[in-house]
Amino acid sequence: MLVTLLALAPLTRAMRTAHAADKPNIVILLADDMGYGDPHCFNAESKCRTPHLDSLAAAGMRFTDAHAAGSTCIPSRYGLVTGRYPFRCENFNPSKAALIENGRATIASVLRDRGYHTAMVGKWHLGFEGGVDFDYSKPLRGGPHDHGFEYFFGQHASLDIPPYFYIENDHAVAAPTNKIEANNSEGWTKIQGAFWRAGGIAPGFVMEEVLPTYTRKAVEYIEQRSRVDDDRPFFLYLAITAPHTPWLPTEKFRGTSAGNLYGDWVAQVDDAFGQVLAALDRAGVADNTLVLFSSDNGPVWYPADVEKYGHSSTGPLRGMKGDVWEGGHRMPFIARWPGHIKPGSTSGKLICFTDVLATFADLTGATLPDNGGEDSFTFLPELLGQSAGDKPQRQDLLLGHGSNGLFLRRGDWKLIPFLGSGGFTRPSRIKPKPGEPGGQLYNLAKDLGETTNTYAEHADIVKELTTRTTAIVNGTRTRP
Ligand SMILES: [Ca+2]
Repeated sequence: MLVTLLALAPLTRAMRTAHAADKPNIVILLADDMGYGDPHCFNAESKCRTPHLDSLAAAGMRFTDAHAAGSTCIPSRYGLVTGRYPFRCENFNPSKAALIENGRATIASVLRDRGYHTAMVGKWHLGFEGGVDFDYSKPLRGGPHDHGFEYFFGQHASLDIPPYFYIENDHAVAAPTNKIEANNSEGWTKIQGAFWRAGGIAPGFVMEEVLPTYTRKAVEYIEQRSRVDDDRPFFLYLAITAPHTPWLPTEKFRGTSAGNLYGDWVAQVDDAFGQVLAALDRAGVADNTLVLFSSDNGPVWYPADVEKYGHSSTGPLRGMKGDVWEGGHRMPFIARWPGHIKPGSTSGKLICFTDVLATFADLTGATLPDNGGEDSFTFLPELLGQSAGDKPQRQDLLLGHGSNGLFLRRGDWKLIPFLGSGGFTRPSRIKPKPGEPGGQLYNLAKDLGETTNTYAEHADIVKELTTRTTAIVNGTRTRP
């Protein structure tokens, strides 16, 4: 039996390669806490310089109704990697456990099984077995390397959350045996500027060098894949830790945005992505690579910052990171695939990060298992300008998790069954006064900025959306 299996192994590999040979490489460029209104191509009034993202948009398709799977890092990334609504995940604390159970389909496992070489660089934030009680002498289980990524170089969580150390594949590059004090920036709130928390840090781990390091690792990966004698296409998930805190622009970018430290930092993020795109060009693979760009959630940018710097990080959208309002979860989203996606095009289709998994499956001819990608709908036909035919399409969107509560988008309507932002905008929750509506209902087609609560006027729509919310929560999936 063993002999038979060994004899079959090279054949299987060859067959996979044959399947994959005509498939594009795939690169996901994921920013951390960048707002809808930061890239110039999504907000003509933006004060941030984003020439590389603007060029990417000019060569591809902009989505104006694309949503992260949550308005903070963890649910957003859970939805992106698994194609499943994060509220369905029972263990949701990466400091305590690995969030994704063994064997669950991920964007990486699906592509790997279709013959791709798969790699991730950057921030995971979906937990490791044992949470942050890492045993640095042992392999770190439950991370990217156990969920379909053949190569991983990155970190466990955000760059303001200790312990600070790099992980390569399944081991710590160096254990965080040193200590670092907490840091803040004058003139900004406690969770803006060069903010990080005190904790352990590995010798040689330098905060300012993290973004340049991930950029270099991504560039090296592309160069290496273009040289290696292996005709498998590649999938690179680059999840940088910026423009999330700490805002640490290097000298080249410091002071380039009229005193706005955040603007300097966003400019460096744009430059980092520009370097990766240039590497695709140099390697001669840009024409055969699908590039997706987005951000994992809205910015930490208050009304006072809009006033002071004349820049709305969410553009026309209300709210910020953590919020149920659009500024928390509607994301700048760009897709480029030369010769396949129409340059300079715009789509108003409702898509969610959870849809990336089904889109990759559609692109590569993979069949998703019943217990995978439960809330994932392909948007490949939209990318290619084709009819979806009989491929199931997203009808609505149920986001939220834990304290920020569930809220439903369906058609033009959005139902938030409570008052308040649910997130970082104060107040997070408001108790309705006698006679006041108990929730929020907005018509986004007429009122994208969520300024007029029509909850009291449309009891029928509130009822319909409430019924649908209950049905989604009580089920295990929305994908047929
Ligand atoms: Ca984030």
